[in-house]
Amino acid sequence: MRTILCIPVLVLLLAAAFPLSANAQFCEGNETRPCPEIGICKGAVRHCMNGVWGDCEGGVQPEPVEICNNGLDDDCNGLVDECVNSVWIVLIILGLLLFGVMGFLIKMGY
Ligand SMILES: [Ca+2]
Ligand SMILES: [Ca+2]
Repeated sequence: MRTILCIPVLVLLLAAAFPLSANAQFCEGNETRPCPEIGICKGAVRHCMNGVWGDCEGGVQPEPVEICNNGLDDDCNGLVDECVNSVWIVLIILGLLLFGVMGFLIKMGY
């Protein structure tokens, strides 16, 4: 029984490990490769250094954070204007407080 359970787990672990090693993408010589162009990010390239691809350099780099409501994917994560609206945060906090107060009142017998 234990062997039957271990084999699928081992297969899953190998499947999880293989894409990680594939993402490392070893290279040779002084190769240069264009980086994926997502959102505002364009024109960057990565260079092969000591057999490993370096970071994307040059071109238009991603903004550190998404700029809301400009119709652009500023942080180049594939999502346009994925901003959390502050009104929703306030409503969620108020809702949680209301549940807390109601729970307290019910517990006190009201
Ligand atoms: Ca984005
Ligand atoms: Ca944006």
